[in-house]
Amino acid sequence: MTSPSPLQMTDEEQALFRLLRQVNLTPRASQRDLAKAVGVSLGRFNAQLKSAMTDGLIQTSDLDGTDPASTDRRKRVAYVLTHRGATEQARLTDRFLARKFAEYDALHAELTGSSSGYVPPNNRTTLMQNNLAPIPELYVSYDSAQKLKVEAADLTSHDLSPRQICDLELLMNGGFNPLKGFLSEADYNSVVDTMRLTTGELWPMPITLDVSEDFAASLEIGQDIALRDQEGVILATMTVTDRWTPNKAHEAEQVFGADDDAHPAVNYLHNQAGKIYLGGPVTGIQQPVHYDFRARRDTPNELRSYFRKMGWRKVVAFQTRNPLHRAHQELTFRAAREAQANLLIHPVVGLTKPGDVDHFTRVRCYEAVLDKYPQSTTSMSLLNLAMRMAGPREAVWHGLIRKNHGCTHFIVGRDHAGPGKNSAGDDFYGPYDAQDLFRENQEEMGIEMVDFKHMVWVDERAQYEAIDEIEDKDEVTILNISGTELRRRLQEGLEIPEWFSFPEVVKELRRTKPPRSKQGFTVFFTGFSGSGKSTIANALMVKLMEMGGRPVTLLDGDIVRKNLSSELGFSKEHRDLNIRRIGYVASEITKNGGIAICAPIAPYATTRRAVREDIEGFGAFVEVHVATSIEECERRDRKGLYKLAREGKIKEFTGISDPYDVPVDPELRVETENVDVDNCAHQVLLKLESMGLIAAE
Ligand code: PPS
Repeated sequence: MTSPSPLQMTDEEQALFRLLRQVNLTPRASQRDLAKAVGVSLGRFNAQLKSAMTDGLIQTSDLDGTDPASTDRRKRVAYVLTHRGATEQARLTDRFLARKFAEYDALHAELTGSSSGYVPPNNRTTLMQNNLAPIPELYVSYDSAQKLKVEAADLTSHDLSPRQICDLELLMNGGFNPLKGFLSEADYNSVVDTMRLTTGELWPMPITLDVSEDFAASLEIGQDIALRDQEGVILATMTVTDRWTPNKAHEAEQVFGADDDAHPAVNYLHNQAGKIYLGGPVTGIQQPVHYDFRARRDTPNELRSYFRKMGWRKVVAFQTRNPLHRAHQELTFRAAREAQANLLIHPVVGLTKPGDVDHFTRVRCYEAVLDKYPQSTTSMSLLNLAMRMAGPREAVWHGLIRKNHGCTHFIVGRDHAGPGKNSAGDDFYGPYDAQDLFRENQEEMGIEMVDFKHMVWVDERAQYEAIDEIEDKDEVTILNISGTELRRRLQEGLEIPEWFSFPEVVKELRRTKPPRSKQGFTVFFTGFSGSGKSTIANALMVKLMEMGGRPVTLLDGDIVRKNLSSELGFSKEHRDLNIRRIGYVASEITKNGGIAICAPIAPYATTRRAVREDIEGFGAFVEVHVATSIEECERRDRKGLYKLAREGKIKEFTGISDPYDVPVDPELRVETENVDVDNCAHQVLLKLESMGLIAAE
């Protein structure tokens, strides 16, 4: 006789598993209904129930609002799992799933010669209701991954962008459950228009694989491709089932509420994402590698298992992309109290809003604050999510992701995942739109919202209070420091009061963000050839070097074309590449505390904006439009190029036979006609001083 596999459950265990699961799902059902659902006779059910009660796995509890004098026992009690019963149910669920997964894998291996890691959908729907049961992942087993990796080396490869890597990680580890890959065209259309997949399941965010037209054209439908990280490591394969050209303006309107480039995700959509989307199921080979804060990163299943181990049945998650200050601590304490739940601080460390405090600094801040929470009730885990700043839709998306991570409650505050102002200077979303959309959908989502109004400091009572709960608003002093004000204080080295934040957090922030006068920055001149950019840039460089304190580098158009971009011409594509290279070098200089002065023509507004974004994460970007008219430049014609351009001997010449987008809102515009170079450079210095970039000593 062969011994049973360790995964095999005995008949007794199977019966107990069914009983506990059913009681957990429908505690108020009558014994008769429970017996029917479990699939045994009433007599047998009674015996099983009795035995489970004797073992301390199930207990009765009074139902609220019923007549205590009623003699009908079924009407007065509900059967509920004890703590032990819940633990036992979680253990049996794990075993049940493990057996099912193994059976499926064996079957798949028999049919295809490789195991799949796939979880049959029937097992998901009922069992995954439980926030502690394992959630399906898209990874194949270790052995299959080794084989697949070798095979995938021969496949056509797509190099993932940083945002796609974040998306892929959450697809593979179940954070984006129920998605099985990048959205198909039908699912994409359905998500964009109705916030639902074609199956009818709620899913608010299009998770798409955008690629270039050339790459898309090189593929056949049905082909497998390898998805590689930025070092070339194969993370997954994808079977391309769909390829289409999305209507991006429509996506922007529907998902982000406006086709306005001031929205970071809309800007990404139009100016960074590829023109074509590919869809198809993903087979996970390995997780993206993270070298930082490894111990603080958890997959949904790791968190679920942690909650199981700790016996945390209710967990409220706090999403954040900012350092934690005292108001946040108060809010999280209150939320945990309100939901009677444990607390998971779940900050996003993937991609957040451009200009946010970098995640290294933030995590050091979180770690400093974590000591101020009771260790036994609070935990922190980092989420490698690429945020879209989509306000209401994003809140629902965040909720579903947290549900997948085993949480039962989710905090939604004022202006959740708000992108800031639109190009008309108004907010994209109302301050409580996110709460409203969450509320409408929460029942279906299976995660409950803990909503909060804005928290402010009431000085007389020395405590934080929700603004809408303060009854004596006119008699007390209400204090608050906005994000913008905090940044100003940090930039200018001003005091940050104790009531606002913790000294440890402020110290960390000051360490990474010294006052502006000590940070790196970039001055980016733009204008026609011969406008005087290089001359002013040179004068500025000398003046800054005279002041000292920070290294200064000049990236003049001609110098760059000689040293960095010698192979490039003047097509739009080549000019963009040239400017992006300049932007990259300038961002590195800025990041490391130096001053970069750039002086290319940079004729395209979108490219200048992209460079601005590359740099603003590290320091200021000062765009200076050298506004010499094309007529004056042509009149000066220092290099004789305009003449050649007019004669058609130089093609694509900016201002003559090629476009120039005049900067709409530069930090400074200098006129050079009838003004000497020294004066122009001085205007730039004054601008830098007014921005706090050079200190008036
Ligand atoms: S760009 O568009 O920003 O990439 O141009 P940039 O790198 O600044 O290079 C501009 C210099 O190249 C010379 N040149 C031309 N300029 C514009 N259009 C065409 N077709 C062209 N061909 C050569 C010109 O001397 C520019 O130098 P500056 O210093 O701007 O006068």
